[in-house]
Amino acid sequence: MTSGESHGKAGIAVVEGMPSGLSLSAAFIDTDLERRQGGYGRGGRMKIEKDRVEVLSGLRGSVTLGSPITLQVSNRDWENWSEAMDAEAASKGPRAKPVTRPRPGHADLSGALKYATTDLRNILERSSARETAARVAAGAVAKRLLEEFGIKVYSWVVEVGGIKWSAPFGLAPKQLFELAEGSVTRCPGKSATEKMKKRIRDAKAAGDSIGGVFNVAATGVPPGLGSHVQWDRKLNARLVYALASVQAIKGVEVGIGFECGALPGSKVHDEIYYSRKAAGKPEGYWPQSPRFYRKTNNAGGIEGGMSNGETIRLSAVMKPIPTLYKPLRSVDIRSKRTFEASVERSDACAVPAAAVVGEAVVALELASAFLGKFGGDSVKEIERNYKGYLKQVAGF
Ligand code: EPS
Repeated sequence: MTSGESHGKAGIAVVEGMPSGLSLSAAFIDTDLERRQGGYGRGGRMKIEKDRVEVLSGLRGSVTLGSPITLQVSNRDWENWSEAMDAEAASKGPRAKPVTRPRPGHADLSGALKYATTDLRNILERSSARETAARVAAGAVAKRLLEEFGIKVYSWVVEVGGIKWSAPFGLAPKQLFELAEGSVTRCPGKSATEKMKKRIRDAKAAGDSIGGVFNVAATGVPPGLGSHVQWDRKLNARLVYALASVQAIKGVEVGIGFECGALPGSKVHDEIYYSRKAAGKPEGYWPQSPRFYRKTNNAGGIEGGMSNGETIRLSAVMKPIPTLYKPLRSVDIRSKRTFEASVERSDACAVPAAAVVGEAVVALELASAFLGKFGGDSVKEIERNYKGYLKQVAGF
């Protein structure tokens, strides 16, 4: 669970269900917080914030206790908003920074109707993507757990405002991720990065915003996470839910996704092979040999709602941010007169940041599925459970 308003004192995340005995540090979480803040197209707010986590509970001597882990990311911008956002003293007039002209595409209007308020600030403060700072902090904890078992989560950007990039055949997620880490748009391709930057600059100059598409991949995932037996345990459904819950995400694909609609079954389904020999020392616990494997991965590592032992591949599309410096037509919710939507300081493009958030929510869901299958109170206990399962799979 996360809490916190965009211009309030802080964002908070409470991570429940982590086992004891996991080494974790604030510095590890901060790396992801910093990555989330970056990316070409970010607005003025990111010049103010320098996100750092403070761990308030669940950790002792850099080792988890098994108790809820409370993470706090303070908002530096709070200083500029302490009067308007005070928890008790209600400020009046313009000092309260009220907002009455809803932005098309934003939570503003639906939220105001639902929560019965004529100040849209009461809605936008929480619907703001600032919330993702807390989620990324929580996601880093999940990543730390997964990493312990050789599972890694990667992301990279494949489209910004119509500029598309496709990975050359054979590049592994880790390589794509490393290239993306060196790009201000998180795109592994150098010339595509330049084209994307220009696209973002042009959009910004025109008072517009743009969206895009990012990929998330998870490697080292053993077969059997999720389940076919009940709809809400299907791993594909859980991961799609997680990604769709990120602000501005309008679509999620698993594996080749919508491409399946155009292809016959013979071109879609990944043929099954069996290997008796160990294929070198695995990076983590999985993949191991002997094992079943595929030469293609159109399924994106999930069949029947369960991981199948191949890399999990997902992609998500982010809509353009609704705050436009050249605003769209709207209606003032108090006077009911037509106006231009209000202009809040914003980003022209936040797709690179969304990709980092994508890693976090996928890691949280995978960690939850992993604990659902191998869960124990301590890392040691989970290790025993996991090793026993891998033995069972190898001896199948
Ligand atoms: C956001 C609007 C902007 C973004 C913000 C998301 O904030 P502000 O209104 O303070 O300029 O910078 O993103 C973040 C603060 C962040 O940390 O990612 C919105 O309306 O969603």
